[in-house]
Amino acid sequence: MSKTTTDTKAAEPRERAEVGPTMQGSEILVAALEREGVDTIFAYPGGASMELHQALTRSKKIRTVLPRHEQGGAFAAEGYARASGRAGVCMATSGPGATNLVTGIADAYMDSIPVVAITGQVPQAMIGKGGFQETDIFGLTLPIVKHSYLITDINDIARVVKEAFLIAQSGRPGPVIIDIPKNIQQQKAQPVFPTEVHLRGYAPNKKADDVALNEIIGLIEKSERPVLYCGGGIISGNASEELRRFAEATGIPVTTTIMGVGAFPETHPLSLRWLGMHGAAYANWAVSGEFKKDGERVVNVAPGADLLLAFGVRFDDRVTGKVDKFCETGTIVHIDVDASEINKNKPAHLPLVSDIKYALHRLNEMVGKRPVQKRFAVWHEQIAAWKAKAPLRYRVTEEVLKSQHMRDHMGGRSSEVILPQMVIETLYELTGGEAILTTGVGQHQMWAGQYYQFKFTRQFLTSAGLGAMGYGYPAALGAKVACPDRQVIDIDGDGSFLMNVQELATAHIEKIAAKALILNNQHLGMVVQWEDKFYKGNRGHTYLGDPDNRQQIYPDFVSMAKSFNVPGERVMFKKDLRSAIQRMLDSDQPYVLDVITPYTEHVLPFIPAGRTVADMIYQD
Ligand SMILES: Cc1ncc(C[n+]2csc(CCOP(=O)(O)OP(=O)(O)O)c2C)c(N)n1
Ligand SMILES: [Mg+2]
Repeated sequence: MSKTTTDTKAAEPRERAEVGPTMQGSEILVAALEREGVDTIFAYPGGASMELHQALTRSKKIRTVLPRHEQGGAFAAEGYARASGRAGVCMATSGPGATNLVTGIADAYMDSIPVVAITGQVPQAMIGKGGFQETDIFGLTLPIVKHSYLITDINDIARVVKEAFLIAQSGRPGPVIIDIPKNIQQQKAQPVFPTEVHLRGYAPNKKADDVALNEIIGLIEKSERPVLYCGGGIISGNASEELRRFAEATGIPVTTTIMGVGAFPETHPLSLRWLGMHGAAYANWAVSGEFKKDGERVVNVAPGADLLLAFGVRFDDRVTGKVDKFCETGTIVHIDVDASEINKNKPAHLPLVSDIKYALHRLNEMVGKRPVQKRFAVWHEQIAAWKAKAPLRYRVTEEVLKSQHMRDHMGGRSSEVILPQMVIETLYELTGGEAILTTGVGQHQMWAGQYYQFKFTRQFLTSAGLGAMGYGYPAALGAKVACPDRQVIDIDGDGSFLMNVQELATAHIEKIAAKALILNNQHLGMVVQWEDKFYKGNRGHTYLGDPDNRQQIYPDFVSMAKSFNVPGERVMFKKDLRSAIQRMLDSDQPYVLDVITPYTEHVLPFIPAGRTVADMIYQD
């Protein structure tokens, strides 16, 4: 599969091409997908796409998975892409089918995930007439795609597909839409399949020059407190090995964003885990410094980084909080493959537009020849002290003991209460840290990130930028299709899981053994946390249970799973947790493990939105 194009390639003389026999437009599209190495498509049919489905039934190379909702299909395509690094492909009919893909497309855009989304469109003669199921999906998705096509000529299909995959997967990856009117699907033509395409003006793999890279080495030599702050770019750029070598050669500690989780092994002594709103306290301190509040006065206790190497990251507000206070006293080096990220959220002292794998590779060569002399011993001592002061930890709080959960479900047996963090820790232990996790959005998502330690890239698949509830289970299906030999577990919330619960049918019928472990707190827990913190605990439609019967766990996910022929189990007491998780892991089928947890637990650390590290609350 072609992944990259470079400036030099653009100068090569002629494209080669393969001429096929006369085929219908729908068949050309499928044949073109086959030539891109597509092995799976998540596709839901309708009037404007059934020609494409007819052609798919004749493909010997492509497995068509029928999701039970187009949003599920789009998230599954994303899960496939995030787990494999190859573009995920989804398809829907025009109108409501296409609009149901939109959330997934937006998600892929925010998190730079390569997805090719194909939509059927009404016949060309009907476009603009407001006919049945006509929606301008091209126009609708313009701000959330890397590129889009509306095919107007059957002879363009093969080239458009080739370009779409190139664009989706190269440089900063992202979603590409191909909208194809029904009459073009039905026409016939002799296709020409290009084996390469060149896009004028598209040079996705810029390379930093040696002078600038040398300057980085100089800055490291001069610094006392350097930190590597790394994001999803390291993963999509396949640069984690280069990052590890660079960190080890220089002794610079590494923090990642949530998108960057797994880019650097979290079990490594140089790892600071992830930073930001719910990131490790020590990661936030290492970047921005430790502060104490003395009434209104903010006192700096210890300085943070004097050099921040921001590699493949975009200074998202969930990471930075109040952005001008983020690493306020540090020199910032920002390397990103996408020039539009440079100086967007945070000005950089040394900005470089570059492929990160190349940049790290050259930096490694440079430090290989001329090793960095500094060892940053004092800095490492400070970080060790911070790690000791505020590790990620939890305990059974007063709030939990006094909670409705204790009264309704535990009969006062406080020693039996299952805290959500425990569940993730136990799962980590029982899987040896080897599973691929997906998540919904909410508190459970943060705990999954905090209490599982990720060793590899493409191991933690989460809707980060968009924060789309409902992502977890369909994404797990996609990941399991891409990696059938891995244990794939969706850590979900009760609210999030319900949003795409229909995908249990896909899992059963398609025999995709992705597991769902629900941290069921009967609430929209993350919103509850904000209500507690900022609205005096007033509940604004955040209870998901049945107010007329609070003792009952509602809905009953295990019965629901059974109705889909998916096995499952509920656990309420700590004594049953470990064996229940083990049974889930041992199952060779899709599975639902419904773990009942108190809703009163808050995710810590917590830096309220738009605030600074001085406002961080953490478990002392
Ligand atoms: C589609 C969508 N709607 C609303 C939200 C806002 N939101 C963020 S977290 C959250 C609560 C999620 O509840 P649940 O899935 O049960 O997870 P918990 O926080 O309880 O672990 C909500 C409503 C969202 N992120 N996505
Ligand atoms: Mg919940």
